[in-house]
Amino acid sequence: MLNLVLFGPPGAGKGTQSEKLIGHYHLVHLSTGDILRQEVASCTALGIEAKKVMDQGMLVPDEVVIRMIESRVEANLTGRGFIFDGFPRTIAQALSLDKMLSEKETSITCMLALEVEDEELIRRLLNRGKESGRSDDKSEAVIRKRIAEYNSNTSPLIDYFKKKNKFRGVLGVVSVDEIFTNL
Ligand code: B4P
Repeated sequence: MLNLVLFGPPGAGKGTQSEKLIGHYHLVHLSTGDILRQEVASCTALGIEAKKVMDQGMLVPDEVVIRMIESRVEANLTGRGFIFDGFPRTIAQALSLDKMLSEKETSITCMLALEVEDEELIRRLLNRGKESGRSDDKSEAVIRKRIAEYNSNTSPLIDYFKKKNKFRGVLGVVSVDEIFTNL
């Protein structure tokens, strides 16, 4: 199986590149952000709780996202592999993912990390907020909080994957097609 982790700060272009990678490699796309937004749109109990957290620019609790991913990995084990988009976002999530995959006799092939400066992230997300209506993209303060969460809780995953020799950084500030070629 080809199992990719698409990584990067909020607004780095994970969702954008995932769409292109799925089309090319025919992998199952698991985006925790998309799954959470579906729960919010359906007004499930999980979605109502998650929205409060997401609107503050914080991370949804590990046990919630791990459970969401686990059931979807179970359901798609006969495919060619997965693109994990926006997951893992903490060391606890990475440990759970490694355990989950090793129990299925597979593993992460590599982490592809999109590298973009903070000011460009803020510009992109405010811009997306105008068009998409995403509530977590509307305020610069919330966007800065998301970037701060990334720096404290998510960026340690870079070392985690580097130690396993599975980290590949890719410049995320050129055109969408050029980034896709580099990925
Ligand atoms: P996500 O849905 O994962 O979204 P994101 O990080 O905000 O954006 P992404 O990187 O996918 O950006 P995109 O391609 O759209 O997370 C949302 C929230 O969900 C989190 O804050 C958190 O609360 C929660 N959550 C999700 N997963 C979680 C987890 N595992 N644990 C806990 N909580 C979790 O690109 C952004 C914009 O840039 C777009 O408008 C795009 O058009 C533009 N763009 C893309 N590439 C570009 C390029 N090359 N040049 C110029 N613009 C570009």
